[in-house]
Amino acid sequence: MNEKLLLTDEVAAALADGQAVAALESSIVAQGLPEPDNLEVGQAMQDAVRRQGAIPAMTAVLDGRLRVGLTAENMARLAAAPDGQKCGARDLGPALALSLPGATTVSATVTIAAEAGISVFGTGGIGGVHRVTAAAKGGARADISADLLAMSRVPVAVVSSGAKSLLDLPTTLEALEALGVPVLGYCSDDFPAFYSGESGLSVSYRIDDLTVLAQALRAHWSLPGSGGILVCNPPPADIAMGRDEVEALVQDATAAANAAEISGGALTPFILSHMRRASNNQTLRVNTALAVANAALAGRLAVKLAALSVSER
Ligand code: PSU
Ligand code: MN
Repeated sequence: MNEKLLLTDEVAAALADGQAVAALESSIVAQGLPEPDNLEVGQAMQDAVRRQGAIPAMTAVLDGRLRVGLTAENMARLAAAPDGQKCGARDLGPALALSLPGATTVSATVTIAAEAGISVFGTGGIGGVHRVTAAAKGGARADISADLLAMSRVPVAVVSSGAKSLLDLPTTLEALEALGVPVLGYCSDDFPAFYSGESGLSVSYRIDDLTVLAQALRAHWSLPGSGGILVCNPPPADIAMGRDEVEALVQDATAAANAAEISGGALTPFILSHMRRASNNQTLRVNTALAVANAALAGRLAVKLAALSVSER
């Protein structure tokens, strides 16, 4: 019995039974999206996983346990400060010991998913290498998301629309290469740029067939030292924004972050909300649509992986 994990009955039964389960993060609800849309998006992501025949497992730290599977009440609690502190992989141990609540980012979610035996996770966009900003008075400073190292270590497939547009995408791709994380494009040649399907940068492999994609994950995990995999799902074409349009919004938001001397964990939420206001909520609509689409693809992939495991028994 794993004392630090608390699974809902539904998730525990599905895992014990070899049924498909897809993890979801709670930081996208607590920090990534504004109220009241955030709770609706969290619910819509869970519904999307279910529609594909998989069980959603949103993660968080609550009352000294790593939670796998959240109720609407749990989500509401995380969305309200101070419970919904942003929690990365390195925060999990201290948060457990100190009984501090936390909303899990990509790095924390893959860690909890792996501990629970879940191998697929759907989110909006991963963190990566930030553009060099003249952050506080100290001048230029490197800011690299913990998502990257966690993905290199932990064998969980992360389904996302690439990395967030506000990042230095070429350097983020280089980091993923150095960290040994395969970058697979599901029906996409381009490494998606979150709000936009195009970045002008290529994924390592494009795979259009879900069975082949699942086989690629299994083959990767059968090799020594393998960790996570990034599965890139472009934002839905009917709502995706143009690359230049997004870039202009990023430039403005980054300048505002510099002027306000925002750095550390507050940087990503600051830039996302600045872009949302500057675009009259267009970025929010795209973020919502892509997050739900990625949850659905994570659900489908979990179903495919579960079927491949059954066919082997
Ligand atoms: N996807 C979204 N919105 C978000 C995030 C993902 O659509 O806000 C979150 C994830 O939790 C990711 C985090 O881990 O943003 C990155 O934060 P940072 O750059 O501080 O590591
Ligand atoms: Mn950071």
